[in-house]
Amino acid sequence: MKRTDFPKEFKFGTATASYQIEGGIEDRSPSIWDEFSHTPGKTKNGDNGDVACDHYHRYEEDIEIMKDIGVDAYRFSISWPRVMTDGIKPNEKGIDFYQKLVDKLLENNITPFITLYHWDLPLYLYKEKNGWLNPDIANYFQDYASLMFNKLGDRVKHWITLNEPWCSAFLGYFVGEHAPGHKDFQESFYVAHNLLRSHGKAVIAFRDIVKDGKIGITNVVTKVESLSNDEKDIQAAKLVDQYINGWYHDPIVYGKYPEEAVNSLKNIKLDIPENDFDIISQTIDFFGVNYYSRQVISYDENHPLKFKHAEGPLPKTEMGWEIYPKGLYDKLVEFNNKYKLPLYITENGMAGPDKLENEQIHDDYRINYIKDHFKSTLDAIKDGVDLRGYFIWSLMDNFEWAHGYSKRFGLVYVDYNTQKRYLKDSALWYKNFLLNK
Ligand code: GBH
Repeated sequence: MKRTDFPKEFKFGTATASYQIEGGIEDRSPSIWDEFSHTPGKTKNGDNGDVACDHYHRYEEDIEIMKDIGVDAYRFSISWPRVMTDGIKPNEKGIDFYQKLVDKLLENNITPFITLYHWDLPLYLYKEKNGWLNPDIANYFQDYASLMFNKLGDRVKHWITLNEPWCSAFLGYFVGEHAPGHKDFQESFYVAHNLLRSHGKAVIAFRDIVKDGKIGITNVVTKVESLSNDEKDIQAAKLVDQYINGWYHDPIVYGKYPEEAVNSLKNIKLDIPENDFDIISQTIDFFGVNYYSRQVISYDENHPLKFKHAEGPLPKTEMGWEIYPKGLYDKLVEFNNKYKLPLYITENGMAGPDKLENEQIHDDYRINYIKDHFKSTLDAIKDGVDLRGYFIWSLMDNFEWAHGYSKRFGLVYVDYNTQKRYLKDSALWYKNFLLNK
């Protein structure tokens, strides 16, 4: 498999997110992740993003590294509390950071893809305005999005409104493993809905401000399979697929939540004004797909959503996630048929048992993982899927949310004591691949 097997315009890149890499907290307002990670017991070893990869001060070096690897594109996210004090008032210093970042990327021929929200909600909006539970959040988000479109839209032509709203809603408000750590089933549905409304309002502003750009949304796309051929397991898996995948795609394309999932949620209030779906279902230009793994599901009477995860038999990454490239192929083909929109893989990658030895990291497992997922992608393209690009998660090791720094996803190894970066074998492999060697 060679780079030249992919379409000519296909973009190969890497991805990161603001809270996971930036540090530089002296120059911004706090976010819900600052508060959450500083609360004892919430993250592994009490790790937080105060310094992270110190990318805020080292972005030039990091762009040099990308240049060396030879990527076409870079997907990063903007920290809302950096560009707006308390998420409300524009902060020139913060905006200036992203101006410089974008200019430096363009100087190096790397196409920027911006994600507006990768989970770092300004703490003020959470504390004083009830965060994603308040329907007004969509207006705050629209103001923030408009500011960024105005400031960067002349140079940045690819925009992603939200990263994985399922995680914000389900992990943040029901499971409680992500900020703000609520455990309220009903709330998670309000949050999901307000996230989708916020997405829609940002798209409306975008069409007004950036006439020649593309905008989409990125979701975590999980392949869901049934543990057995038992009718109950099959039905449970089908519903889980709708809760994770359909819930965040159908309303955007079809203007409604998946019907069976809605019917199964008898105890949940979904009193939704009809015109909300007009906001949510704005025409978008692509779906971003973050693909990592699959879930194997069986029926469980006791869970509020009537399902349970089964342990799958496949080899797993350090996260405990099964390695399943075929799931990527399946989802791409399914999405192409179902939603008929161009697709980007906006994240794919793995955490590995990386060891720094003699300034090297021999991560063959990651090279194999990436190759196998490239292969699935190529198969999907051959079968007619309109795929435009592929971003490896992640450029460098970083703050892996509740897992802190204990999990390494990077192509580049970060020594957190010295902030020195080392190219892993996977980065060198990617470099050769991009040179078509
Ligand atoms: C992404 O989320 C995030 O966007 C990124 O910030 C993060 O660093 C990266 O992934 C790595 O974690 O239940 O066995 O199917 C990933 C969201 C949700 C994907 C849980 C995997 C569990 C696998 N993940 N899902 S499984």
